[in-house]
Amino acid sequence: MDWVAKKVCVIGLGRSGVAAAELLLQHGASVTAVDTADSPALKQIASTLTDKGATCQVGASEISEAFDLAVISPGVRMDLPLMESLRARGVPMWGELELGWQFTECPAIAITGTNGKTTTTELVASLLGQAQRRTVAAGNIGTPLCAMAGQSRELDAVTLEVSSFQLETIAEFRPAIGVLLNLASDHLDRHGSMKNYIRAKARLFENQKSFDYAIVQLEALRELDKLNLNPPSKIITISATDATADLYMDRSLLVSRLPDWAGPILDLDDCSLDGLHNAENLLATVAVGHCLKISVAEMKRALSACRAGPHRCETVVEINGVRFVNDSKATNVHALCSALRAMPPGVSPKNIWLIAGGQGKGLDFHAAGPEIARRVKGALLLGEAREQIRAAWGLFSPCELVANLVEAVAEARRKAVPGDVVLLSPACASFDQFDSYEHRGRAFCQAVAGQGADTRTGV
Ligand code: UMA
Repeated sequence: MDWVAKKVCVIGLGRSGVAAAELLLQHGASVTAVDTADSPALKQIASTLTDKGATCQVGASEISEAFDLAVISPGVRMDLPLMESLRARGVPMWGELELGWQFTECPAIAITGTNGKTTTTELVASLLGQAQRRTVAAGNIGTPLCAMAGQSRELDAVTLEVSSFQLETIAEFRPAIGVLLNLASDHLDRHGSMKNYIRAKARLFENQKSFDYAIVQLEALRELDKLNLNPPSKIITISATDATADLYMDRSLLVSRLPDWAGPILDLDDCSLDGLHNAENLLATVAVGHCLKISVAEMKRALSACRAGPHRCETVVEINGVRFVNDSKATNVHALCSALRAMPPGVSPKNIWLIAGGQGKGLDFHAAGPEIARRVKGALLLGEAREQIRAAWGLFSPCELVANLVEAVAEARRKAVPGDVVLLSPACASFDQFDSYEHRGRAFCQAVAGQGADTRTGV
């Protein structure tokens, strides 16, 4: 597309909007960037973009000008009145991911799913790096595609973490390898129903060709099938719990039954990533490696060195035999259940003091009931969703409402005995009290550090 003199409206002045506006300005487009919020930080961002040639508006409630294109940040809902008015005027709308894709000059490996996206994106990028393939991890993981599309010509592939929000607004985005890790309830406040959420996730595959690859968890593939959303590409199934998948788990071994690649690939005991959820992240990663013809020896070398990233079932410290674990990245019920299953048992399996709550996302917390009953000694609940969670879990475990994270940690410390685990795994978004899940995780670590470190032993 010839961008010179094209009039483009960028909506949202966060990381995505800024990267999109800068990319468009570099290519000669006339850019108007708007944000519906207003704050000193946004004014500062707007001023920097204005210096680069954009027209900016913060606190915008409507857009009346004519535009050739609107570029939408992932956090902006498509049903806002402002969006309806653009749609009514026939303005084409792309998400930031689509704009970045239009400027990308290498194939994409794109990873989505309810949970495990970030870990798998990191694993895949690390595997490619070890195998001398040039890649950069981008997308929902933090760096918008628009911010690095300019360097993509130098890469063998870009490794993208992709969210359902981003997939809602693609047009031609086509990953050569698409990975769908799992499907569980999440973001229902945005998508309205589980079916709509699955439809958004399935868009990962909609532009694929028959020679592209779809690596899909077997259980998730069955959900796609129910909605007639089967990928049009070559499908490789993975599962840690269903041995009929192409790549499956047999005790600690990850095994392939693909005709041209049958046999054991990796022993989980040689890796530092625990839990069935991580087994599936690794299965997806080795499947990507297989598509890229990376040898099993290289995969073993690369993946045995990988560790879980921060805020994901991360042991912060052990104090007097009580382990404090930061799983702030668990922002939905499915991720919480994975964490509960992955925690080491004490003298009894019921050895977890769970700190949960935050901003609910229209999720049904009852789904965690059986796992809560099996593993949780008591739950300390905070944030906007705390009453709703207490109503859902009260039958399964003692639940106590607390004012904030510091109080939750102090209370858990007081109650815990040696062999117990104090687990922050909120099953909620963080935005009611924190800037991000990282901010929440850091606040947990600080609160733990404030808990009198008499006989502390870092583990
Ligand atoms: N805004 C409006 N109107 C609205 C909503 C938002 O103007 O109705 C404005 C906000 O005032 C703010 C800006 O839009 O100034 C924020 O845009 P954004 O929410 O799209 O956030 P970005 O900073 O652009 O970050 C986005 C992703 N955020 C979301 O999807 C909510 C980041 O994922 C991603 O890392 C980044 O792009 C780079 O690609 C974060 C996330 O929480 C980690 N993702 C969700 C998740 O993982 O569950 C999907």
